[in-house]
Amino acid sequence: MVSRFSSHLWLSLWAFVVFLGYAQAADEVKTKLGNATIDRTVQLRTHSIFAPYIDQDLQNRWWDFGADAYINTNKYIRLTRNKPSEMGWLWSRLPLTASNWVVEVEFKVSGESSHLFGDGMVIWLAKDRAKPGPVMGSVDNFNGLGVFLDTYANTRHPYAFPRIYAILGNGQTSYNHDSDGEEQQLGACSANYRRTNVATKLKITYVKDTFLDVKVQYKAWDDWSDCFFVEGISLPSSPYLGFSAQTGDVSDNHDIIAISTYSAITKSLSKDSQSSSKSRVSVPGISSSSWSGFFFKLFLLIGVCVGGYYGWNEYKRRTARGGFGGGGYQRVLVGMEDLEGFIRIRRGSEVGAVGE
Ligand SMILES: [Ca+2]
Repeated sequence: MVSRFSSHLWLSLWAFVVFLGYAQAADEVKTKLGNATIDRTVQLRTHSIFAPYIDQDLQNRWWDFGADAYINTNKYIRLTRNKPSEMGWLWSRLPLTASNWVVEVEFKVSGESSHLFGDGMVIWLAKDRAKPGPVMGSVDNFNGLGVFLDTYANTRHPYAFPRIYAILGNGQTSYNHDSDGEEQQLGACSANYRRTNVATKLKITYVKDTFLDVKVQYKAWDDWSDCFFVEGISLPSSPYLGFSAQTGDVSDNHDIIAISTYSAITKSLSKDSQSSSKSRVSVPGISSSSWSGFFFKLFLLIGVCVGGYYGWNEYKRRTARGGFGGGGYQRVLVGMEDLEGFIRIRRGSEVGAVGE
């Protein structure tokens, strides 16, 4: 009996210590970018999507798709097929309200041709959603950020295509299709992300009013290449997350495989860490500071110890009476002894009462 109870206690304590260790390890996964550190990330299911993409009603609670886009539940959301003059889109239903975020997209641009292909796709963080148009399948004069995966050079450039570039639209400026938006770009890089042997991914990290960072995986698994980093940038607040693609005379399959979006909790490395700590993203149910996290764990530990102490005392009390953990039969016997004692007392008092 002793060994069974104490083994339960030790098992609980051991599980708790393992949990503490795990939580601590999770806290220590930090990403340093510029003068800020991404302390922790919390995945947002409202802005993430994976296979099979749709529920029983052939819909997705958090996303809409349209035009030529269709879903192969095992493989992808195909924005365009490898056919001329197609366009398709995928948009989040809710705006992204986190101030700081990370969007990681696994995508695939493929087609048989090795020399004639296009036009490309765009990852949007924009104020308008689900409006088809001429900018890679989405509306022009957009207000927000477009990260272009442009595979077709509409004019001559000193750099190679496929190309990744970002344009921040103010809601009035028209995208210059003929120049591939060259004079409008915030940052860019060339990367051959088409017809690769590894999964191709794009990771966009934004810290409000601080920086925008774009990395791409196309050489090897978990081998992230820096595309560009822009400091002191401000994006419109609460944008929708969208994806659109377009083909023209030339074409390609433009697929979204998976989207993972995270709210990012940052810690500034500069001296004004006091002010930056105030602007941390608060996530419901999750403490935003490591201190409150520490106290939460401490209280849990105290709770476990106090619970264990009372459990141990109760165990000792019951062992002394010979009743703990002996199964139902013994407990019933104890109950009957109590009952007998009770009856005796009652009888005594009754006798006394009668005697009066
Ligand atoms: Ca182009």
